[in-house]
Amino acid sequence: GRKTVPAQLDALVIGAGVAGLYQLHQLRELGLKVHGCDAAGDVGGTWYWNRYPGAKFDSEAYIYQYLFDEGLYKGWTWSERFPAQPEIERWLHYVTDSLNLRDSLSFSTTVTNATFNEDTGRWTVETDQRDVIDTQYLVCCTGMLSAPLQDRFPGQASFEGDIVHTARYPREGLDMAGKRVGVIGTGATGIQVIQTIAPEVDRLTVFVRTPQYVLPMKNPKYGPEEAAWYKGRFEELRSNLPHHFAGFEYDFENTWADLTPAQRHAVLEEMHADGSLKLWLASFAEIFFDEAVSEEVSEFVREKMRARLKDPALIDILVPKSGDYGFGTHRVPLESNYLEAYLRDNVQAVSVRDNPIAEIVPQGVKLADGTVHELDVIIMAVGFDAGSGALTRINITGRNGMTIRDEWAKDIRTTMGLMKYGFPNFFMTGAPLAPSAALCNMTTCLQQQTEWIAGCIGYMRDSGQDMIEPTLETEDAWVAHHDETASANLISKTDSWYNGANIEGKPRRVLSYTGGVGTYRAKCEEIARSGYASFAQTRVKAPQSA
Ligand code: NA7
Repeated sequence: GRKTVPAQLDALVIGAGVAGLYQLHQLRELGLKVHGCDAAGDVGGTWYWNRYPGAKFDSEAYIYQYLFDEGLYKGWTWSERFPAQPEIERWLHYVTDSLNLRDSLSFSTTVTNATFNEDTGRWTVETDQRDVIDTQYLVCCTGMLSAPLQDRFPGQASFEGDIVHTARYPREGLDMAGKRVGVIGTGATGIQVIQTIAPEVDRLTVFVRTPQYVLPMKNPKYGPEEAAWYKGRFEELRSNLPHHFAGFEYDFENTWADLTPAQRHAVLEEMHADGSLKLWLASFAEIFFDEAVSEEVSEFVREKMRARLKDPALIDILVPKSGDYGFGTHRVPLESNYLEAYLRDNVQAVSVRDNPIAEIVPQGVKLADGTVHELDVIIMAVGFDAGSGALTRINITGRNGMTIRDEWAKDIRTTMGLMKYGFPNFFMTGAPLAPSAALCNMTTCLQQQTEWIAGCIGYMRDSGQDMIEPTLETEDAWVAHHDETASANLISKTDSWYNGANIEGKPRRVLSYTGGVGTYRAKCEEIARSGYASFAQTRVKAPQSA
């Protein structure tokens, strides 16, 4: 049965994914009375929920692991370079059991309310299971891409077949053999679904709005030799990853202006052939800042895609056009025969760019011009309320009645994505204005963010203070630095979830810090070294009653 959450805690950690598990471990090591909870039925976070066909890493498995403990790292062996969701979920169970975290976790427990009490300096947290928790610190490891856009189209409830969002794919799966299946969305998720189910279904209809730049994945199986190879690099990875621009093992090595056209082309070919995200995150940093370089590299990728598709009608629907947006300003998906899926007789690409989806009707998907595509199953790979969505879906009330929901409806602001002015003793990971999925190997970033939080809480204990909160000036300064960095980046000029453009009415701001993982880390460390000098630290006024 479900474990009730203890009523008195030093710290409550919301979320039992990559961040939450390690955060729980760290705070327990500090000697705190800490507990974790998760809405899901078990550990895994993203890797619990995203069980759709073909879900897998785009980061090499051996860099997605935690690097804080050599035994934990080397005690797990991957079967391939980019494993799929079931293996990733098993790894997180291994981590949970190795660190003995299970007794400190309550599953199927959704936090509904969290209210700060300025007199005690503590949070009162309520769950949908009627837990009422009094805790000094509230740590939200709630994920950057965990609030799925489930109600995207009018008429969804009227559909007579099965309709699912990829992040709520049923545990038992869906029987798709012999069915007419529709997939809406061609982001990183849709691409994995499409290439996986194309050979298995009777008919597949893909509704494509914005075509994506894609890179082919090379995914060799790993045997004992490969395992020995990457495990042998543990120290090297541990010292390098945290300082690289995107927290991957590779980093930008070339300067566009220093190379001849032939040399540039050779770099692009070599990185394309690597079958990883190297072409995006280690070729030329100029693709993010210089329109001319962006256009040349984009054309290189488009040409690779055209050569595989051949058919002009397919090219028109599936390959981005010059001037649309540049390579790398959307999340770049890796794929395995994704484009070739459209060459199959049972697969049809329908452009909904000029003829958008109007509604879902009982028989299928209806477009603006009245065409109805009849379907038995609809898979919605339509994305998430990224960055802010996980927290605006909880009632979180800080000082003076300020709520996260109201604040972020006006303007999405944080201090380094870790704390928020007006919300003392409140911490976040994977939150807006920190490096995250957009431009970061998540585990690299989440390890650093959780370590910073544990460091701050440890400092508070040692210094005998009860409350910590960024000052308004500190938050202003971070937002200004973030915006200045982001506005120089072409990501800010392309519509996507990266900057809130995928949701009508969401305030626009690049959600991920774009200054690089290493730079961000240095800035965080500087604050810790200063004794959090730019943060307000106070003792509670009234003596604590507990
Ligand atoms: P994304 O990247 O937000 O992709 C969502 C896709 O759904 C994208 O192709 C959208 O087209 C499409 N979409 C959304 N709404 C509509 C409507 N109304 N009509 C047609 N098409 C629509 O989500 P993912 O789940 O693929 O990836 C999220 C991240 O998770 C990913 O980047 C990884 O970091 C992990 P659009 O581009 O808006 O035209």
